[in-house]
Amino acid sequence: METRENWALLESTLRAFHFDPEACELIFDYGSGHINDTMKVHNHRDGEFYILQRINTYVFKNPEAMMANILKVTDTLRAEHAAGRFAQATMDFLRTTDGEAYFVDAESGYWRCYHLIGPALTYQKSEDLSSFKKSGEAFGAFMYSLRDFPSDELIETIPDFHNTPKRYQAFEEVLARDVHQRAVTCRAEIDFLKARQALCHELVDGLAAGRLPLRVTHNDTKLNNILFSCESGEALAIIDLDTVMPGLAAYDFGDSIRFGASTALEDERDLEKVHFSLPLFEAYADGYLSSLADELSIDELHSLAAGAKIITLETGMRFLTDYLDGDTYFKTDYPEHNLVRCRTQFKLVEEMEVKYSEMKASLEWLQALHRS
Ligand code: ADP
Ligand code: GN1
Ligand code: MG
Repeated sequence: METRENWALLESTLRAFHFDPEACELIFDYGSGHINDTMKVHNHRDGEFYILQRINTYVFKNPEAMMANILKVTDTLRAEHAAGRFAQATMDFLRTTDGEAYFVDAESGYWRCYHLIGPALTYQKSEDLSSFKKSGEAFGAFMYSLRDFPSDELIETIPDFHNTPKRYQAFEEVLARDVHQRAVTCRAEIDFLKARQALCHELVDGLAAGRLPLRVTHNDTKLNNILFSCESGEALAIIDLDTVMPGLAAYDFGDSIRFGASTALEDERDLEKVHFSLPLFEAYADGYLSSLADELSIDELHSLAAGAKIITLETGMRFLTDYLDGDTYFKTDYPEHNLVRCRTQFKLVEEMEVKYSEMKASLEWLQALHRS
């Protein structure tokens, strides 16, 4: 990352968060997020570890509002945790010398810093049914703990983040421009998506018709946004709260499924390895409904399987759009990286289509099992 070379900038940032730069050891490019620049800081003064992040302001145009959202939500979660109603630890942001939860450097870069939670690990794909079930329990409990939080107090920091028809429009616009002449390299994926345009509407139509309620949702519930204890294997903390906003339960549920119910990595090149696993789906749904069975309406329950299919299509579409647009949004390691990611998502959509009635049936019996 550029900041590695710009020590002066980093030094001012560390000082703003009350660190002595000379006493800090930094590990750059920490973790595996696609968006922010993340560093691990070992502060030799107190022996503690911290996460220092430069916020991606191309993605988050209003970092002040994003941090305001996160602070409100973490305050609620911390109180729920202290009262013994929410098992997971909460991210804890350091204040700057100006008393803010973020620092703006001399080049208008936005930074924040929080305590590292651990020793912990994150999974880039599901390793076993049990930890994926635990992630379902944790994400379900997250939404449950925020059920009384007024969602209109949160700013929509990325407008229409999970508005799938609007994402489709954005795809069409980028395709029409085709500035990098890449469309010719992904005709099959473009056709796959075009054949599923109608599917994009199902959830937003449910919201517009008043069938599906807006809730406080995480909006980025993939398995690598949850920390697991290295010691006990329990779900320690839900991280990456950048997109906490009003949203639909089905998108949160579905996003966990698209990532964690796959048998392969999100960017696996060999599609023979990529399958949608019904046992993983059921493990997650089991955990999720154990936290939420009495909270979800019947319409919401019925929207969950669609949520999995739709957000997997949406995420594939976002990767495809970024590929066509020249890789401006997601971090990539090589020129076709976004296309490779798109292909795994579309393969999963195809398999979810085949197993759709089984997914719905599993949700029904798991709901019956957990309903009190
Ligand atoms: P991005 O938005 O780029 O995905 P994340 O907020 O998810 O950034 O952080 C990137 C990585 O940093 C995570 O995948 C995780 O490995 C690590 N990480 C983030 N927050 C913490 C934390 N509080 N404790 C330990 N590791 C963390
Ligand atoms: C991004 O930040 P990260 O890597 O947790 C993206 C998600 C995508 C995901 C795909 C703010 O998540 O929406 O689903 O990549 N985050 C943002 O892996 O766009
Ligand atoms: Mg992340």
